[in-house]
Amino acid sequence: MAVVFKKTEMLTDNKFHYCPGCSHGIAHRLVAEAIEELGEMGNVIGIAPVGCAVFAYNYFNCDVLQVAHGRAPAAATGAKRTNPDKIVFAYQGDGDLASIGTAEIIHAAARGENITVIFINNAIYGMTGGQMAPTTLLGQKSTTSQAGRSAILNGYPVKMSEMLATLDGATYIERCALNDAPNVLKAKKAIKKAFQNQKDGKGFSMVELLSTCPTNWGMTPENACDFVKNEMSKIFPLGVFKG
Ligand SMILES: Cc1ncc(C[n+]2csc(CCOP(=O)(O)OP(=O)(O)O)c2C)c(N)n1
Ligand code: SF4
Repeated sequence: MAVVFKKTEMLTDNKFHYCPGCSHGIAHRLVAEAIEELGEMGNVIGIAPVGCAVFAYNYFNCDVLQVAHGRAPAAATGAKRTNPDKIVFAYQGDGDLASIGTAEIIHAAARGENITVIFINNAIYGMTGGQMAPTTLLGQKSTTSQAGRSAILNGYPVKMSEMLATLDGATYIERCALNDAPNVLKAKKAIKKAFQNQKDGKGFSMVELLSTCPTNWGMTPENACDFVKNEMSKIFPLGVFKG
């Protein structure tokens, strides 16, 4: 029988530990497919975050550094500068990138490091049980904002793509969403471009992916996809912010 589709060999055969309806699995597949399609298998170093994707090293079929929470852009900087011929990517959640690692991501972008960053924005701290993240929406309930996030008490959601796009060192910043098939296809294109930029030596690229966390949002996977479309993408509009 003719094979019409097969899993990319950039992913191992390990089963994802992610919850049903979680976007991390889709994001992993897109990153892996992009690397394979660009002919870079065997030439990649990944940086795994702290958060639900902490076991990314079990899934990507390449060398993966597991680094402290928030430090992925700093580790990616070191990996790329010492291995300029390798393709280096950092994979980070919003707690990781927009909270504890705010300084690292800003300065890596400002320096124009020739790396690719995949930013999973699921508006919550997933792994640790659903605490408020910098990206939690106003009114959104979390274990640390049980009446809903309040601007007065908790401040406003942080828009990392918009912020990083103001930096001269950033080459390409795009926000996509993983809530439906057309958006997944657009995300794949963006991820591929972010890796191609690195191959071409163009500097810092980041793709933000609006993602689901049905478990901590207390939603079905279907409702979580609707939440991305109807609520998250109003506050975090999709599009290219730079490049
Ligand atoms: C220095 C440090 N502070 C806090 C933690 C606890 N911690 C582990 S994962 C996490 C949040 C992860 O959220 P996010 O980065 O959004 O990823 P997600 O799990 O949602 O994919 C926190 C606070 C830690 N591991 N290290
Ligand atoms: S807790 Fe949320 S982010 Fe973590 S695996 Fe489950 S759905 Fe995904």
